[in-house]
This record gives sequence, structure tokens and C-alpha cells, in this order.
Amino acid sequence: MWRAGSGKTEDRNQSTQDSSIIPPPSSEIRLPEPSPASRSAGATPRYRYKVVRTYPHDRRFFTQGLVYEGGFLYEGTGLYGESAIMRRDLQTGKILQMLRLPEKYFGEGITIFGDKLIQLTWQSSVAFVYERDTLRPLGEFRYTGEGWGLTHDGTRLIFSDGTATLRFLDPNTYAEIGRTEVRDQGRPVRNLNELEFVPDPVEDQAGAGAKDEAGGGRPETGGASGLQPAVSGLIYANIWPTDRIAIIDPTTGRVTGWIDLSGLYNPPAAERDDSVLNGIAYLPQTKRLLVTGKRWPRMYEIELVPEPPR
Ligand SMILES: [Ca+2]
Repeated sequence: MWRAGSGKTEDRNQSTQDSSIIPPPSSEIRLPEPSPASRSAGATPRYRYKVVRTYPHDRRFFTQGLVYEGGFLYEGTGLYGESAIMRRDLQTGKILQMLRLPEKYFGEGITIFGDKLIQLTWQSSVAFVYERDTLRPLGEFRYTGEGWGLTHDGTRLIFSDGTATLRFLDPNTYAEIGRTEVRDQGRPVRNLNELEFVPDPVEDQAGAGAKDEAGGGRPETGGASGLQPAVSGLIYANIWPTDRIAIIDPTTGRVTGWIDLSGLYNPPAAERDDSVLNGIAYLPQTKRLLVTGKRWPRMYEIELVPEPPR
């Protein structure tokens, strides 16, 4: 649910209630309810998690963007009057540098492309560009619609706006150069939020980064085992306001896996509507994901644990 000044509106064009793959936030329903067709061998693989390490996270931070780059953690936060961009030490959580946004901006997703750090805003249709190493403002650019999540694949910026569509932007001109609709078993997956493009296989407990060489250059899940989470060149996306992350093939928009992170952190009851899972950063040295949420006290380095097919 939306609360003034502290969250996001529902997608006004699409009811989230009509899609079985976006369950309402509740403690009972955490996983997509499979359609009869998806119970076949072609069902989307599902993963749970194992926490490998935890790191401190400040409960004041309304996390909207998370990136690990060059040995530092970069975080962008939201809310009007509280939005900021910062560089932090992963191990200690210490803020090394921080820049606050003017009160009229609600910060959203961030990414680092080369020596630039780019930060979206929610409903202002403007993105801010900073010098990565100093957080010195370099400029801004405009886009249509809302800004939610941002990442890049080395060539293109990848941008979510709260719908089921991912946009691809030229990283130099910021012009839109393509888009794809994200679907799971043919159904649109809406409310795509914070993003992370992962170039390498992610560490998991079932074959640790095995890569399907037979895929003609783009590995696919759902092979003989059906349980390879961890293929390279995929987009990981938080699905607001759930405990789930969708793993997306950027070429087709197809969801190749779901990560269920329910139980990772249970916020106080009064904060439950807002303090949702949001924030994915890839840690290249361990090939694992670092995840957190809005106002969460910790960040979690996780391995993926395949669930047996239903
Ligand atoms: Ca991210």
C-alpha cells in the first residue's frame, strides 16, 4: 500500500491483483502461484538462499540503488528531504563521502558507468550524473515517466520505470535505444525495481557457476537439470514490494529464475509496508550477490540454493 511521502504508488495502468505472478505482500504467499502450464518441465526455476556473510547497513537509509565498484559500496537513497548518494566501506558501513539531493527530489536507482555515477529520481523525470570518485555533479538528463532502477551491461544503461518494461539507453547520449518487456511464462512481470546486471555466473550451491556452453553464446536455464541459476549476462531485479528477485535474460525479457528471499529480514510491524527488499549489488571477487532493503539494519551476501521442481 502507498503511504504519503514514503513509498511508491501502484502502477495505475495495471492492477497487480490480476496477475498470479505478483502475489500481494503477505507472510503466507511468497512464491508465484504456478499456472497449470508452468507445472510442466518448463516451469521457471526457483531458488532460496544461504547467507554467507552479513554487513552493516544504516536503518536511516531508504535504499533505492546499490552498486559495488572498485572496492567501495555506492548507495542511493530515496524519500523527499532524505535522498542522497554516498560511497561507503562495505565491511564497516562507514560513510566515506555523501551528497544530499535537494528536497524536491526522491532519489532512485544508481549505476556506475566508467567514471560516471548516474542516479535516477522517482517522479521528476531527471537523472543526475556525478564524477564517480568525487561525487561532484557533472550534469543531468531527462527521461519520460518514472525512474525506479538502473544498471548497465557494459554497453547500454538498463532502466526500470515500475512497469514490466526495461529500457536500454545509450550511456553517452542517454537516448533510448531499445526496450524489452519482462515476462514469466508469458505473463508480464510488473513493478521491476532496483536492478543489477551480473556479467559472471553467480555462486550457487548446485554446481557453482556452471555455464552451459551449448547455448550458442547465451547460456539458458532450464536445460537437462533445469536448475542452473547462475548463468552469465543476466539482469537481477527486485519486484516491488515483494521478497522476490527476478532473473531476466536481457535479450528476450524472459524470466529465467526466481529468488525467494522471504525470511531474510522481518521489519518491525509499523514499517512493514515500506521497509521492503530493495538493493542488489554484485560482488565480483566472490561472485555472489549482496542484498538489502529499505531501512534494513544489515546487508546480506548470499548464495543461491536451487529448489526442486514442483
Ligand atoms: Ca544494483
